[in-house]
Amino acid sequence: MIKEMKIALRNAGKINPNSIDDYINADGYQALKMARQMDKAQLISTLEDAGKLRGRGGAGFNTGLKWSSAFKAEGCEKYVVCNADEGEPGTYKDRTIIENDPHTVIEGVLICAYAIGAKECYIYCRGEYEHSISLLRNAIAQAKEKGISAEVKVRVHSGAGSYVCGEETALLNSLEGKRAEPRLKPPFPTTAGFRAKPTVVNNVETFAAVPAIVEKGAEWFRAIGSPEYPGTKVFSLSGDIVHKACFEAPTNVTLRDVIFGFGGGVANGCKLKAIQVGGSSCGFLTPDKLDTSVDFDSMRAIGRALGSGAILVIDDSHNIVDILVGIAEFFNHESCGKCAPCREGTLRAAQLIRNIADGKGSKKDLEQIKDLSEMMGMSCFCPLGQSATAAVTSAMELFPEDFRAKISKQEV
Ligand code: L3W
Repeated sequence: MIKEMKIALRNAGKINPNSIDDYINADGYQALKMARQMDKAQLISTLEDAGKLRGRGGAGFNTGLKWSSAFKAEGCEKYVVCNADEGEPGTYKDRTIIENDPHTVIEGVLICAYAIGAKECYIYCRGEYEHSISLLRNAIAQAKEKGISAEVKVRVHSGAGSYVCGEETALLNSLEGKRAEPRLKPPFPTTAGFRAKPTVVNNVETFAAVPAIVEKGAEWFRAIGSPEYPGTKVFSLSGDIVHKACFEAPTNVTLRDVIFGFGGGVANGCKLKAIQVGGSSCGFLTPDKLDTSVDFDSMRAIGRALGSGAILVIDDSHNIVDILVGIAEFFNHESCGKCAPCREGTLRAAQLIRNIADGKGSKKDLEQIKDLSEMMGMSCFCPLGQSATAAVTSAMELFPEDFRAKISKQEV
């Protein structure tokens, strides 16, 4: 079994998150010092080609490539934004990182600011994470007082409870004081981001990995985990599992290791029925996929997504349709309303699923869900709507008997 390995959570439980001295005594801010002595292009290539650090919020884009794109823009202000608007159901890894070690995130942000030439940075934090916000503000004040942040300003912006703000362009609109609706891409934020200026947006976990890579070198990082998605990943475990907690492991860890090793197995002596990796916007998996590595490309190869690394475990005492009700209602509630396919589609999907769960559904409803899902996948403006029915359609494929049990006297 692959053992836990900590990069983003390397100081968890070892230092007081309120103390910059503790962080410094644990070699904190050494990487920033090293980075500031490096040539910027060389620093970026450490992450780009050699380190191959890929986005940990779910998209897996090459971090160095993103930084390089912003670095190359000349003659304008540039910004760094840390996406801490963690709203995916079952995901609490960014909160865990911040609550254990806020300085490591700030150090990653400051390294990025140096690399691309930004003087203003924002950490957009989910509003419900009051403790994280307070720890971050305290850490920023301490870094400023010690002169570590130098002339770079770092600010924390509290979100207002909207899931779509995790989508980076909706986040940027919200940060600018506008309605939080996604923008059309391209242009990518590295070209026209915050205030239409080149902006690097990275997830908390991505920034948290940066200091260790700078300090220990790209080769060290590349040797950990899966070759194409190297390093570690922080997984948030929830559902019918013994240990509901975060674990960090090399990216070639299997689902079996995560669930039955770190997670301690299925709770209440039940059997494993389904796994949802990546949050509510992802499809389900069945136990025959337990030996798959939980890395970006391995998940994609089986038609699923790593997403944020949330792992929801569902035991065999549940009818999957009952679980889908919560998911469909979540998306209906969180649709920002900008585009009609999502606004109307998530509403209709929630009605159909609720109907089936209540035993009032028919075979025709299932056909409608399939059509709706196809239409939303093709026509919704942003990932929220495009993936809102992924869980439903995968459940229809994998667990037709659960739908059959709900649709009385109808053949599924
Ligand atoms: C420059 C290119 N930029 C693609 C950009 C593009 C894409 C982003 C992915 O992600 C994603 C995020 C959220 N030149 C480009 C280019 N891009 N081709 O890169 O960057 P990556 O991989 O670093 O992102 P990520 O952190 O892994 C997550 C979207 O999913 N999202 C996520 C929510 C995340 C949180 C959180 O972090 N706490 O809540 C929800 O929709 O927008 O794209 O997007 O712009 N040639």
